Amino acid sequence: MIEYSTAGESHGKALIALVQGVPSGVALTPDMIARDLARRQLGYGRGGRMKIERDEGEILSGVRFGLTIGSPITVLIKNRDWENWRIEMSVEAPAVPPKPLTKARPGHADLPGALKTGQGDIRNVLERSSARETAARVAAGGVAKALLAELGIKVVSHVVAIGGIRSNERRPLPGDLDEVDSSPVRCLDEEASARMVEAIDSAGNDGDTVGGIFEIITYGCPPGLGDYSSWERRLDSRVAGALMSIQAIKGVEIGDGFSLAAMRGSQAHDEIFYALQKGYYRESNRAGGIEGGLTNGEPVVARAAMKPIPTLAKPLRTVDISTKKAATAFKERADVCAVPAAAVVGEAVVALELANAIVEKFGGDCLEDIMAAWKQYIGRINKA
Ligand code: EPS
Repeated sequence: MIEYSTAGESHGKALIALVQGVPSGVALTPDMIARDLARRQLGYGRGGRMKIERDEGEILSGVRFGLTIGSPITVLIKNRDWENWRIEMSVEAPAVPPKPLTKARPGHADLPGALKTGQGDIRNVLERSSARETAARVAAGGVAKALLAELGIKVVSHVVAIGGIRSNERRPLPGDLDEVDSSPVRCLDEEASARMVEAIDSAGNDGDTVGGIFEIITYGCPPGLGDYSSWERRLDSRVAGALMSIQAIKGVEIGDGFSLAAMRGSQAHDEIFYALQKGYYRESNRAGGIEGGLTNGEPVVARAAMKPIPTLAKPLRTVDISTKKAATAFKERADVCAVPAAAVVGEAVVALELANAIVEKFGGDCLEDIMAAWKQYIGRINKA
């Protein structure tokens, strides 16, 4: 089983990703991780922090001579901004402690986090609840993508909507990823992209923020990843849970998701066809490539809705947790829109779920064994 975890505070010294259960023999180089880390830093509407950071990702363990060796893989991402926060984030108590943050931001983990952990300084909560943590998840996702690449599986993403403006463009194919990445909002629809940029500018000028929707598409999965027989192995629930765990995500759908609820059964399902060269196939993909909790061989499609970032230059009303008096929320440097970056994080967490489904089905110790099992399986299901 592939398991991963992250550690590190937003303005602490560094972030760490730990990925366990990756088989030996997978080609993995630092640039495979650095590429996605750089992509996560982009997108129109990002704030000042991204001008400071150069997220790269140093592989500390689990890789030798460009190949995984089956041991836990750790990746270190240094926070360059830590230099400016040495006292504020010091491990040892400073001579003069900084003033605690007490005016909780509505929409952030600030208030429930401070109540849960019994801390009077909201900084102790926000440093970890911050979406800076997603850099470590992207590093972990880079490891998962390396395994998927060995099997020809590719995960791509694009932005579908920002601030209520929707893209009318088609779903990108793996070969379109450079074009998606070259858009300031990671959207293939040029006209909609321009309007999204305007919406971000307009919100920023008003001291406000905007959210949006992104889509993750995985190409190349064979039928049968995940399972129908036990709830915890259903792939749709794992993919949805992984996407929902990204900071600021409030909704997830697989395939046509919520719109299926308004259709008749005869319209909602993807009819099954068979051709000698390609085996079973569908002419539509409303199910988003997952039926009964397992892949059906069509691209796996999931969408996530991101709420507007809750750190506002014109803050909302709140309560000061030290006095219980009415106040306005504190301001931190933040992004106006991070939907394009969140889509890159979405790729990472979906890749990790699919990599896990692969090792569950085909074995987890050695890539060569996985390839042999994969070949035998594809041969069997394609037998006429
Ligand atoms: C960041 C995501 C956001 C940024 C953060 C870097 O995190 P949060 O969820 O706390 O708003 O604002 O940068 C800062 C905290 C800062 O000092 O600007 C990221 O994706 O790296």
